[in-house]
Formats: sequence, C-alpha cells, structure tokens
Amino acid sequence: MVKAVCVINGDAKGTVFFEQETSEAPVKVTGEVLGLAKGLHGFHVHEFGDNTNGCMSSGPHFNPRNKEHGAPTDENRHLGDLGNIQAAGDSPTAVSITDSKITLFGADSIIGRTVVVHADADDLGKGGHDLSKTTGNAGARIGCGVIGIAKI
Ligand SMILES: [Cu+2]
Ligand SMILES: [Zn+2]
Repeated sequence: MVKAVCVINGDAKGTVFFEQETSEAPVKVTGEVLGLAKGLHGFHVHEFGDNTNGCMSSGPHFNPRNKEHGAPTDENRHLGDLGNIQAAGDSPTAVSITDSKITLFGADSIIGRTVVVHADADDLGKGGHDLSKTTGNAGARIGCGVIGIAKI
C-alpha cells in the first residue's frame, strides 16, 4: 500500500488523498475542494512539483507517454488527465475518482508532481478548441498543490 496526500491552495482550497494497494491496482482519489463555482472544473496532475510561481510553474499535464489530452476513460490521454470534478454550489466539492492509469509506484509515480484545479470544465479533448488536445481548454489554474508521501 502506498498513500499520498495533496493540500490544494489558491482561490480553490482542499485536500486530496491517493491510495494504491499494489503497483497493479487502481489508484483511489478522494477528498474535497472548497471555493469552486457551480459546475465542472478540470482536475489534473501536472508534470512538475514546482509551485515557485504559483500553479503556473507546475508545467503541462503529466504526459510521459507523449499522448494527446483526453478523457480519463480514453486510451489516448495524458497520464495526468483525471477529468472533471463537479461543484454543486457553496458546499465542499467531493473528489471521488478511481483511476487505473496513474500510479504511486515507479518512474511514472505522480508523487512529487502537482494537482491543479481549473476555473472551467475540461472538454476532455473533444471541444474542438485550439487547446482541446493539450489542456481540454479548462481555463485558469485556480488551485494547486504538490502530491507528497503520506503515512500509511
Ligand atoms: Cu490542469
Ligand atoms: Zn491532459
């Protein structure tokens, strides 16, 4: 079992937990985010665990396989593409994702990289916008935090 945690700061704030039983098992992503406007918000793992210039220094979506941006269910997706989280309004937004592409083990581990929450919906690569195939046109980075190793 490996566990990791990410404290998100910015206009959106929250805490997200990751856990994975073995290197072959899916990763469970749970937690909550505060401060989101009602609607969908892109939710990704970006390449670098660097927040020196805020969320901008975390780089692009984590993409070690050189794929296009896509939906979590797509084969052709960035490893960091976790889709959207859906905010209902004023209450905290629950994060509940199970993903079989990201990992907490080995060279492609997401530990030490950054979770970014966006102002707008991720179009999952299908919006037909110039940015659809790279970022999902999800807009500003309104909260982020580095993923760290947590106590088991
Ligand atoms: Cu992003
Ligand atoms: Zn992506």
